[in-house]
Amino acid sequence: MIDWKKWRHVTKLDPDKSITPRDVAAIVDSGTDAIMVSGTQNITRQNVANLVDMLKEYQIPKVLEPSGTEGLRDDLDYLFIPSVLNTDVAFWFMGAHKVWVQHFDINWDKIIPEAYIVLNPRSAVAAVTKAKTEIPAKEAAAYAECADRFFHFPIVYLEYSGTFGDPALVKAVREKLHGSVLYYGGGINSREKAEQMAKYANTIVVGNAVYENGGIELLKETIVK
Ligand code: 1GP
Repeated sequence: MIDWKKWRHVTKLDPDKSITPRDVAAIVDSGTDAIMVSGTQNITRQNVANLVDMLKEYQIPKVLEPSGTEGLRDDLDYLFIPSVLNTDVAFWFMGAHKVWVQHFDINWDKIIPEAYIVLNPRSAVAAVTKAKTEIPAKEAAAYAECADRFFHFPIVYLEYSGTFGDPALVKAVREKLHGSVLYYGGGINSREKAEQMAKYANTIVVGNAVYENGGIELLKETIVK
């Protein structure tokens, strides 16, 4: 199996956003360690299939991160399955997962659970999951410590999707983790921002920047090793 724990940089591609084969080739060659197929809105079996087909010819590690059962498939290297911690809507912590287990044949060797802490109030994921985003660093760190020590999640994911987060909060979470790998995603579109978060996170995730003007050059700027 591919050692995903060694990844320092992951590029997130959204099936609901269009991308050219040329840009896909440039992303594969950018130095990123893996490509994650993931989106919150308008995810269909067809748009996931289209994106996966564009990636098929490349050896780079590929991850599917489903936001529901739409487009769910297990022919990529891994499935990173999010559970949202900072919401009172249990469906996003366990409910959707029970439905998935009840109705799908699962290859558990490919499954990596992610403990999501959603921190951008204006993000689609915050709206969908009703996440309590306005929490101080101490509280985020407590959620992370529970995920690590109590639930033994292999990944704790600080999700600031669409905006650049608070390095002090990421540091506070880092200091509480023991076994979990720390992922940071949100608003990284420069070398400086990438280095700031890579100081505390094991892995940084870059998404939106890819779709901005000059996105591929921006992405290359964010590659930290
Ligand atoms: C989103 O964490 C990822 O799920 C990356 O965030 O799109 O803001 O780069 P951005």
